[in-house]
Amino acid sequence: MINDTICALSTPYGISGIGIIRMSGPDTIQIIDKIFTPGRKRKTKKTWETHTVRYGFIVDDGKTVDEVLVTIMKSPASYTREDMAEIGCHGGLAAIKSVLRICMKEGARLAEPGEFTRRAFLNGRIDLTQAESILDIISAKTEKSLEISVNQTKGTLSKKINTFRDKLLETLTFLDYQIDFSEDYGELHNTTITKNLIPIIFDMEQTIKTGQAARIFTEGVRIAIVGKPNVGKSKLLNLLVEEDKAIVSDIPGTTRDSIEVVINIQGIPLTIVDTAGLRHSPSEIEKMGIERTKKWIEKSEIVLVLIDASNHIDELDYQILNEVKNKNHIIIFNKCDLPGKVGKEDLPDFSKNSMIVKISALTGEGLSALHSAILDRIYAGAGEIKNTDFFLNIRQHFCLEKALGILKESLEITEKNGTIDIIAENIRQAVVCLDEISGRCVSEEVLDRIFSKFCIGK
Ligand SMILES: Nc1nc2c(ncn2[C@@H]2O[C@H](COP(=O)(O)OP(=O)(O)OP(=O)(O)O)[C@@H](O)[C@H]2O)c(=O)[nH]1
Ligand SMILES: [Mg+2]
Repeated sequence: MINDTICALSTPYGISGIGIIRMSGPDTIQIIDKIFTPGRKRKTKKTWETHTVRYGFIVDDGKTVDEVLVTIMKSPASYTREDMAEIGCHGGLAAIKSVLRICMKEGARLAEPGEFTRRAFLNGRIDLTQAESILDIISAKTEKSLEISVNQTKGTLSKKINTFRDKLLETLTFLDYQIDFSEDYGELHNTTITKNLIPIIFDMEQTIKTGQAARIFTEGVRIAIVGKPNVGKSKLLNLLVEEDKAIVSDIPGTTRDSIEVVINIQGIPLTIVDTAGLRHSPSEIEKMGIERTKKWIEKSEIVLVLIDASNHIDELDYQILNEVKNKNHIIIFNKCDLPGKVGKEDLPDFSKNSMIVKISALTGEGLSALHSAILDRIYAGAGEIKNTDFFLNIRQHFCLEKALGILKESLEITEKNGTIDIIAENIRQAVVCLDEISGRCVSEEVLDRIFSKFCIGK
């Protein structure tokens, strides 16, 4: 039972038109009654009705501190299911600090990060997947990631997890019945268990595949542009982001420190990294840049290898191609506005099956082909995820993988006529994994980790 009242600033701390201070807990209305004086006293009722807004003043020891609008949402029809107030005060630092101080003076305490959402979870208004997706809504970088996160707060993932759980519980009921009453447990019952488990395992595998792939909409994809100096890496970055973010010059070694910019292609946030050109015997400063480029290759999901097609391909191009041969990559022949000196036939054998795109970073020719190639690389192996309405974050993915592993093991035991008690115990463990996803059964430590990622006031 939560018996204290929390308060926090829910809008960013800084100077703005308005600042919203939230309060939640059993003493909310009592505190508001002490610190708030209505603007039009004669017309205002003595008691608060839920979901009403009042205009007035925050008063401290008879002194008016700020002019505000107060919204009251009474339990259980509020974000936290507790009595809640939102004080819309002026967004200056002094006003915000004063109002918060007065709320605390009258008994509220400053909320921890994510504590409002944690209360919504603890009070059963949302499950853990919904709480986590609220964080995803706040950090969504594209409309598509926002759309999926909003769907997830409505329970798209919860529904899937609950369906798995219900089906496993049905199987468990059957097993418990067998343990209690059946003396001649045998092949017939194994068939029933197998029939139940196989479709659950199949659906779980599909959910993992789609949910993991769809994570790209929220977490995005990192793409590094690499190549020799002067091949046009910075020019390509500027073309992709439609802005002059990186310095372009015909002096080799212009880019020494990498530049990262986020763009949106079909709803996927792509972090494009322009790196230092890779070359032999560079200066000390450049060497550091080159080491960093190698790290970017490692850290990126996709690598764009740029080759200046107006010059002959050389040993260094080969070395760079060798560096990325085991990565998801695209070879780009740049400067195709100039007479070409490089073709597919000039590539080393290990690059013969790589995807190749011809572009001119100067004129923009080939840009849409490059966009398609990037999407093709992103979706390679991801299956049909464009219309998905859910995704799995790493924590949820891990729990579901664990449940799947246990169920596969249960199936094997069943097929080998294993002991019924062991099968039942395994299925119970799989249910626990699902309960960790939804938060039905989750440790304080996991909750602390999840909610510490939230901002104060959410
Ligand atoms: N004609 C032509 N010139 C290009 C093209 N792309 C880049 N350039 C020119 O090539 C030169 C080098 O371009 P950058 O983008 O600075 O090359 P970079 O690969 O970033 O070079 P470093 O930062 O030194 O590694 C500049 O003079 C660009 O204008 C292109 O498609 N066609
Ligand atoms: Mg550059």
